[in-house]
Amino acid sequence: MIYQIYPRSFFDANDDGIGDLPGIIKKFDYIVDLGIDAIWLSPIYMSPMHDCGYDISDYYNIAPCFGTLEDFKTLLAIAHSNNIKVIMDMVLNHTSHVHPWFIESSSSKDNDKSDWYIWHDGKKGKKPNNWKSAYLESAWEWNQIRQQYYLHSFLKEQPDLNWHNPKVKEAMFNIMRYWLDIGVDGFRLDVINYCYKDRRLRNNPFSINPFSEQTEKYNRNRPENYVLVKEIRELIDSYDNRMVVGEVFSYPPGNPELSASYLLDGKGLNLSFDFSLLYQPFNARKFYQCIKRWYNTIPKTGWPCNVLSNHDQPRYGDKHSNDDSDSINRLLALLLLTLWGTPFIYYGEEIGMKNSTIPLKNIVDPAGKRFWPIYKGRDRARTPMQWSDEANAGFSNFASWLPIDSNYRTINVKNQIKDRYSLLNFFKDCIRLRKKHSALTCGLWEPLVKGKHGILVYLRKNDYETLCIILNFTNSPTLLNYRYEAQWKVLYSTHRSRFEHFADLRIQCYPYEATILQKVGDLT
Ligand code: TEU
Ligand code: CA
Repeated sequence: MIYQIYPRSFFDANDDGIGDLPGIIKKFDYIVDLGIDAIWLSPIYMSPMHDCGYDISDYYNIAPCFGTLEDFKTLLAIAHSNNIKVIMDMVLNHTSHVHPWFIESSSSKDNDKSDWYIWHDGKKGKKPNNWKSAYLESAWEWNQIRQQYYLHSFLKEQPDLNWHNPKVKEAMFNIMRYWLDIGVDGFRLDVINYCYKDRRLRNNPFSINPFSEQTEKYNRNRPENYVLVKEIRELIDSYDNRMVVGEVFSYPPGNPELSASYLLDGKGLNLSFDFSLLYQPFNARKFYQCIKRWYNTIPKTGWPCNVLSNHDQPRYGDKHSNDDSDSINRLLALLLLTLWGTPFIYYGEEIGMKNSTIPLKNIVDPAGKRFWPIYKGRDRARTPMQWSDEANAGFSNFASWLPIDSNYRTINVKNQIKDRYSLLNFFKDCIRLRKKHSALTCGLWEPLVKGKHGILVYLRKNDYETLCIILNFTNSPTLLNYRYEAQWKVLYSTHRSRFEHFADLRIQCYPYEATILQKVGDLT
């Protein structure tokens, strides 16, 4: 179970409005109390922050707004003493445009780093090819000094590295070694499927996907990427007990086969993100199909991971916004924590934080600035953690970098800690159950009801136990009628009044009910 922390929004220890490493340290009891196994920190390296730290200018140091290297080492030590692992974000595809490598590379056509990035003269005064950046504009930017174009898959402040150059790989592997030597337990690899580009820079074919007008045939998922992933895994395995999780990015509806392909039959990524589930509407049948397809594509040697929210996506529980979001959040928590595969929880998910409405003048995310008002960007899922009903939600004594959601007076950690039946305590219960019941981690996943009448039912079973998970995705009472004679005992439920025993899976489900039954004996 991995908890993603967006450091600038977790807790501000020095009251400058930006969350920081000392802030995470201050709140470490809260993290320990959640019961998770690891934290993943979005980038904390030196950066001019054009893309909230995903534009790194020095991979060896911490951005002053987050603290110092000493703070990081202290955090690591505290985490480890609490048996919690620390995963760092690692951005390999691009650097910041103010990284010394790019400054040198752009200074002339014949310097030591001249081919560390992807440069091209252009074709008869035009851009080298039709590739688009994530901002739907040309991925090529003219550089005055070099009188050439350079490639950027994201912002022009994020030039793409030339991975065909072995020196780039060596430099990046040294960076990873540096952090592994310091003791980090692994990396989350940013857009790991983007690193290599076609050497001939061929034009991409057109596509009908509304999120991208071209298929990324020549600038993503190139065969060399797989070799890279394999080499990263070898590096990781040369240390004890480390891991890599890769962001294998694809636009909605997602691409589970692609994500799983990077597991390389046990020799590639340890975990690979597939975003199909978080792109799905809230529908039992769709969830079933998506989960099934994901599991089918995981190689025998592989292991899935599951995620519903992250710093790039709207918070899932609130996406299909309505008055039922508290119940939906509980169902989703129970689903996430009873599925096969490592669950990723995004900070604030455990208290049901919402997608904030942020006025244009406060938008920080470049995607929000670029596409407003058609797409308001990613800030709405990045607002400060709501610790209490005090000023600034107890996040800071200073105006925070993004406005705090006005719902903080009701939705906050302090309230939820007090309330035995809060979402936070629900999450903690599910986390503890997952730890306690090995069938939930290692057991087989066997679907029984595949979305019929809005209900999803599956078993998790191993040699020791059989658990049955029942999820009613609808807001109405619905009859589950599945013949499975056994003695079933309620292990945990969103509904406290749930009866204790069943002799069959014939149950009138409450709206949005999520229940775990435990088989206590066969009826003969
Ligand atoms: O994300 C990859 C990515 O493509 C998304 O940002 C996507 O473009 C966006 O969600 C569309 O709305 C990774 C990081 O997670 C993201 O935060 C960075 O901005 C991006 O890479 C560049 O490093
Ligand atoms: Ca701060």
